[in-house]
Amino acid sequence: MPIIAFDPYEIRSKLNGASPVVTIGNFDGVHIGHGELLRRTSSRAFQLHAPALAITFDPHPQTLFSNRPHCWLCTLEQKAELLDQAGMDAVLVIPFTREFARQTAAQFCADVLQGTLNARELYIGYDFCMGSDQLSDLEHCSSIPVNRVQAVLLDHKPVSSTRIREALGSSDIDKANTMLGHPFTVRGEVIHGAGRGRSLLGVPTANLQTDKCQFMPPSAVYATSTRLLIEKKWSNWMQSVTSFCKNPTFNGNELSMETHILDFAGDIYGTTMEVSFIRELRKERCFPSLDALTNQLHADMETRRSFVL
Ligand code: RBF
Ligand code: MG
Repeated sequence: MPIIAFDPYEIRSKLNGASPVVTIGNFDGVHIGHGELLRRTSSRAFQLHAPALAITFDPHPQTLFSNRPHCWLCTLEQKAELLDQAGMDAVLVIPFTREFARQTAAQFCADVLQGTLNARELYIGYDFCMGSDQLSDLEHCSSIPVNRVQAVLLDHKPVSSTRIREALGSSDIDKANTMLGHPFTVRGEVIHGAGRGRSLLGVPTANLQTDKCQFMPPSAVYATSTRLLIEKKWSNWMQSVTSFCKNPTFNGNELSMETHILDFAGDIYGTTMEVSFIRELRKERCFPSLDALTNQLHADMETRRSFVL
């Protein structure tokens, strides 16, 4: 796990005063576009014998401006882990408050980047802008050298978290995963569900309680892979099938995410679980009988087995 802090002074002390090479952005989903930015940042840091620091924000800046929570493509923990895997030595999460948003880009550069952190160099994305003035030419904000990294393109258009949301929203999981550079993965805790899966259908499901700020795919049945955090270690990925629906067969009215892990038995209530989405299998249906639903569940499981992943 990377060094993570929510305050620039705390990061400075955790870095023992070393001047970092800094990259800054929302890093929503930590997709292949971010990957290029992070590679450039981490290799420059390596060259300079400096720590690589990623600065990001939470909640999503859009939340302040649109008055409703803007969902992330991953949780903050997932983001920190992905940034760590991409070579960042530390992550500074700035609480995105109204007060913070009132600062101009120049104030932020002078106070935080130059003042508190004494940044060596700055790496930013092709479209990055910041501050109450939404300034993009940070080059003139301070004496810190600024490097702008080009967009990564897919089908001649920049990869972006917006495009990934759109791909997921239209059930093009494959395209979303290509742009992410890893499967779209939801993380949460296993909670108690209706208990029907095991007793009534013979297909136990782990019900996932997700963060309210996590982006969810459309309601459907999916081929997934699942892993469990057991004694602070992640299990291997296991094949699974996941339904994200209102269980119409039982006249349900609340969306729930339920995962059946193939060839697995065990009590996992309270466990942290990750579900990676591979493909949509079908839309949910209202079945005329329990037998009809159970038969379909077994058919879904067989389809899942036919995928190599
Ligand atoms: N419930 C439905 O009412 N219609 C469905 O099409 C449906 N598909 C499912 C597919 C899978 C792979 C799984 C694991 C569950 C599905 N369910 C569906 C949810 C099922 O009703 C639920 O797991 C049980 O009611 C136990 O809560
Ligand atoms: Mg269940």
